Amino acid sequence: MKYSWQISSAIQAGEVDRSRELVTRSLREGLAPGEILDKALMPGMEAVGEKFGGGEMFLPEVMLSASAFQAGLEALRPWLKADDASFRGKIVLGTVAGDIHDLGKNLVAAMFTANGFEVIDLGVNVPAERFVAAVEEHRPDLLGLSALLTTTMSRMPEVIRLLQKRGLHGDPCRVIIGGAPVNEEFAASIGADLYAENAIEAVRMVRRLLLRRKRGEAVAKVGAG
Ligand code: B12
Repeated sequence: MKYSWQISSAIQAGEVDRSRELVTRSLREGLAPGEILDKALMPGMEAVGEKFGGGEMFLPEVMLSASAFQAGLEALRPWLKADDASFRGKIVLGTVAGDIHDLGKNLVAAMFTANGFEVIDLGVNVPAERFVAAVEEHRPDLLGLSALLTTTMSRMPEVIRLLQKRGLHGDPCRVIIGGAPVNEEFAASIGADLYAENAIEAVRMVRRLLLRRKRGEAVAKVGAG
């Protein structure tokens, strides 16, 4: 893809303006937003992850790269179009306590917004109590939890337990989790309803769940009549 290498290297070099400009230019030239995300922004951040893991990059540089990724994502955001804008749902989303990674969560938020969902983003380092208070206040269809550290993934069951204690887990509020250290098995073990590997998969799974729920309600009504 044209510009993929340039965008990816702008991210790795932490060049915020360049990342934004290149994404904007790619869009103007007609490149598909999904392709820019998959072939330029994500590989850029993956390379940063590898360099960070291998000791070739350090925290301050990774922070700049994160800003460059976020700038590219912001440029992309208005172009992420809904497949079916008539579809509605509400999701409360946040990164768990002790964790300040938010690029993945922001991407998930952008994808849900683009697909007609109302997104209430609680930000990062969110304590269990705040997640539950937000569910109480907003009554969403979904609660989304993100964790990027093996040390913070254990905060997820804490949120689910508190949700259950308050009688808020189950229909309508289901829990979806994501983030590099978690997987389907972990999700099942803590009583989460869904696990998605990435933002696109998350939207797909949630839409499927809500459609099933909608159909179930319709069937129940027909049966009752
Ligand atoms: C960027 C980054 C940072 C940035 C974060 C900036 C920001 N604004 O987010 C900064 C520099 C601040 C940072 C700090 C730290 N980091 Co860091 N960081 C990363 C890095 C390089 C990239 C993560 C990222 O943003 N990826 C891009 C996004 C788009 O992908 P993603 O987050 O995986 O999200 C996707 C999916 O996971 C999923 N998803 C994510 N959330 C959700 C939520 C839901 C509901 C769903 C459905 C899906 C979903 O969808 C997303 C997109 O499709 C990773 C390396 C890596 N390979 O992951 C390390 C990494 C996560 N960090 C690590 C560490 C150790 C730290 C620090 C502890 C370092 C330190 N010594 O201080 C601190 C912790 C700070 C804290 N308390 O949180 C380790 C974690 C090791 C572990 N297993 O626990 C990693 C793996 C690096 C490494 N190899 O050692 N980090």
